Amino acid sequence: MKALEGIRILDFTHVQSGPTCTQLLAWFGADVIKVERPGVGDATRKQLQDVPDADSLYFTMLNHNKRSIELNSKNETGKEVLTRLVEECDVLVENFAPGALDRMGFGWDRLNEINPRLIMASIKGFGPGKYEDCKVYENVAQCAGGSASTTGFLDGPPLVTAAQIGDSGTGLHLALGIVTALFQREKSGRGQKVDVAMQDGVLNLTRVKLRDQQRLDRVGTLPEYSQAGEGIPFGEATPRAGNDSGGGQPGRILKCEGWETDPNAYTYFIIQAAAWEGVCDVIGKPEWKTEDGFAKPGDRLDKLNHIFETIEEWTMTKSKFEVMDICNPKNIPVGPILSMKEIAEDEGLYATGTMVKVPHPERGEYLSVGCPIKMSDSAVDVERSPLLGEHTNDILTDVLGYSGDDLERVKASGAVGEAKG
Ligand code: CAO
Repeated sequence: MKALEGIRILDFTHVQSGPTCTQLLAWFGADVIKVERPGVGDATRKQLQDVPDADSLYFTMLNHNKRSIELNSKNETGKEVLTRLVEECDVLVENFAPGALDRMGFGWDRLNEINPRLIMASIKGFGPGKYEDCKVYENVAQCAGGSASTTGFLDGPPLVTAAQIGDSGTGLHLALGIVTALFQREKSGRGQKVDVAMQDGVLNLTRVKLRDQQRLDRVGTLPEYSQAGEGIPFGEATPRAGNDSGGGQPGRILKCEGWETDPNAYTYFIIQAAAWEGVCDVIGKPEWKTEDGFAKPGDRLDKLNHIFETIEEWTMTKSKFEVMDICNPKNIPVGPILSMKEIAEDEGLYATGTMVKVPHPERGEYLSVGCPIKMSDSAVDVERSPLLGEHTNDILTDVLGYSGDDLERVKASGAVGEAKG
């Protein structure tokens, strides 16, 4: 048995943010029915295609374990089928542009009327307010949520981060909202509306920088930021801190052996107070354990450049993996900078199911990231994403109970494309 077995999701999501949410729910055992425009489908099917005429990796890696029905929700018969789906499902998830669902005639009031137990879960770029009508993509959310202004180096422009905190991060937030609403429904018997704005999701993940904004307002400096030790004055807003650690423990990215030719021959190195003595021993500076100006964490803050340059002289003599092997037993927190190539070849990640190899009829085997949440009583089997409309017939008959002339009427209406399966 899987955790969400028996839960049916009407998946009206597209691109990245919504699909990451419903993919998680599918991995937990929900029956996720992806509704796609006939003959077109989710736009990502055809974006960044690497195999001609096959669903792209963009699509396949975000839509595992789902079923696909082609349905024109603006066609009259399509609306009838959609209404039946709303009756049969526990949750409707959508990330259309603001107002799109209302324009289809399926706003919250209507959905609640059709099925009072239905949970309606939505992702929009912004919450209510002056930007509520905007269409929003990942990097816009990173900028509006405070991440970009606090990422990058002090002397450079704001930077977006590769981690998709605006899309996948918001999808994660929404998934939590959905399962919480399902839990509440057990007691209340009622559905509810769950909304997550991408700006809010990013801000939630960037909350430590709002912490720093308030500290800066109060005391005018952030002592653990490298710029404090370098004597560079702070402005009014939380600055970009390069690779400084986000917490109170100083950390940097340091070169390792081979950095001249390998762009990823680096390690992250944290000089946590509790591990300081070990750091001094490892880098051959045992005198720093007791020396004035080095022994106490606060006294080291104005010497971070010197300290990290000294540590780097040592890390440059070792590979990033040797640094890990030497420092780990001494509880010194370090981390090799892993390339995507190294991750894709890491057998340990396949053993845990975090990386998976998935067969696909059109594109052959591809690599994907499996479910990162491991549950002892709800195993995840990663299945390939559905072809467009692959399950249209099954869903019309098995889920919605159409048969005979009624089924033929729906098919002939043009509402469901060319039914397959
Ligand atoms: N049948 C008929 N029509 C359908 C349909 C179906 N099965 N599925 C979608 N449509 C229609 C929608 O109803 C909409 O029509 P209207 O404009 O007439 O209302 C139309 O297709 C386009 O939908 P959209 O506006 O959501 O799509 P877009 O490509 O223009 O915008 C995006 C994409 C992502 C910017 C927008 O959906 C959005 O802002 N979503 C919320 C934020 C979000 O999730 N962003 C993350 C995207 S990933 O980086």
